[in-house]
Amino acid sequence: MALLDQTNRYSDLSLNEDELLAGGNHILVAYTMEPAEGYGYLEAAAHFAAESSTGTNVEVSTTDDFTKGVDALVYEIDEAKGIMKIAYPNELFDRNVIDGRAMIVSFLTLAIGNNQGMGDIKNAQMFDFYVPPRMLQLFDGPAKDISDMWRILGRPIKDGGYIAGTIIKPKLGLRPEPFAEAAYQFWLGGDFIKNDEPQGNQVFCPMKKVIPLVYDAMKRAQDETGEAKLFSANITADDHHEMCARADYVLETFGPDADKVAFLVDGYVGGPGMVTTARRNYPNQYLHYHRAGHGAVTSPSSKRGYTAFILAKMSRLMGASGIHVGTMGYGKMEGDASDKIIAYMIERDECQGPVYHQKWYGMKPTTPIISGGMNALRLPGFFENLGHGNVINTSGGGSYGHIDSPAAGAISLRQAYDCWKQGADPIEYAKEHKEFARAFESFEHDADALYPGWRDKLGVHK
Ligand code: RUB
Repeated sequence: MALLDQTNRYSDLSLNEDELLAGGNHILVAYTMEPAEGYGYLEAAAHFAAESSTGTNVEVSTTDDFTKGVDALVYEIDEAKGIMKIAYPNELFDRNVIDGRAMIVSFLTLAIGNNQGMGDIKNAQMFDFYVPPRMLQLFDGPAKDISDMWRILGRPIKDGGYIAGTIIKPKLGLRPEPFAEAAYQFWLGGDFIKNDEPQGNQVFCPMKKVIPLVYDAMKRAQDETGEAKLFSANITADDHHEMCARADYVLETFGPDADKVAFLVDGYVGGPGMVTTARRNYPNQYLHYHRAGHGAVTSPSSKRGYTAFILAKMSRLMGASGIHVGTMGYGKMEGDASDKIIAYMIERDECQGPVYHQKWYGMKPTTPIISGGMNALRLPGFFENLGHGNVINTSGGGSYGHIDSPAAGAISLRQAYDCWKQGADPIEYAKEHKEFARAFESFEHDADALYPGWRDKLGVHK
């Protein structure tokens, strides 16, 4: 069906990106976009900007001059590459009644809202956005960051290094006692444990039974190792009050060690409201954003929604202390080496994204959490690609799959970091480090792929 041509009102290709950036009055968004068959590129882009700001598919008589002053405008298109850029005036975005602050849900509702279902748009995906200083300071940002974890672990609060973590596995199906035992066994060698994303208050493992046992396991492991331990407790729930009830219960149970508790929120399925519930009600806890489900929109195979880079950038604005960023091609989930840009954008004070250079003006960093099919053998390559090891890594299979014990699995992870930091050859390093060496036998497929000839070099013949 023919569309009302809105290019005159909702596009202005004479606008200059540098001037828009300098002006600071717009959130700028870059999309890949393909119009549906039979629609012109600029025409579809302008309709997209209309639907994403002040307009609809027809002109409405209630529009006045003020309205037109807050139109989103297409300011650049590259039809050959299928890219459009839109400037959204800051005023378009909803502000809290309670404190005047900005909210991600409003950004999403406009920038990636109705436009995802329009008949004249074949597909559109956000792949970068820029937040000007005035808007940036209206977002909560993280209250706690990795330096708080390092402090608890007794490390330097700058470049405190790799935090060896795990996820209690199996993912579901452990009752309270074996669950706490699994935690204890890992903590004997590692630092950080998270609930897996679906673990909460299942009838076979009620929170009020398992959490006291986990705290007891933490205390015993701390006594035994002389080290502080960290636990990330899943407080995800549909109901705000339920989330708070879970969080309060965990804090009360951990008592004097409550600072060692992070709160895990399934932030993609739960959405910004759930993340903000944790951020605003528990600013003293590290906020762990688990992104289960995100692949539905961020998968590299997707041409809609937004990318994993966008998800991570939004999480910093919302106040996630850490977010999963995948394994950059070294683990089991989608992603490749170039995903390191995701980590850099959330951990640095300024960073060049795919299109925009973003300054964070001192907003605390969000830790890249590395998880999904990782183990000691895969880590040296991962660190080499990223260029540092200031991350939290949770290796479930990599710990509970170690043939000696979860503690040996945890130690092998720490050794993998040490190996990379020393610039040592992993095979040579393995000769001197038992747990790392045994990781080769534990994860033979990986060993064969990553370190051909390892059996002969390590004298393993079976
Ligand atoms: C990891 C696991 C995590 C995924 C999520 O288990 O189940 O929830 O890492 O993926 P394992 P992502 O270590 O046994 O593979 O971190 O990419 O969001």
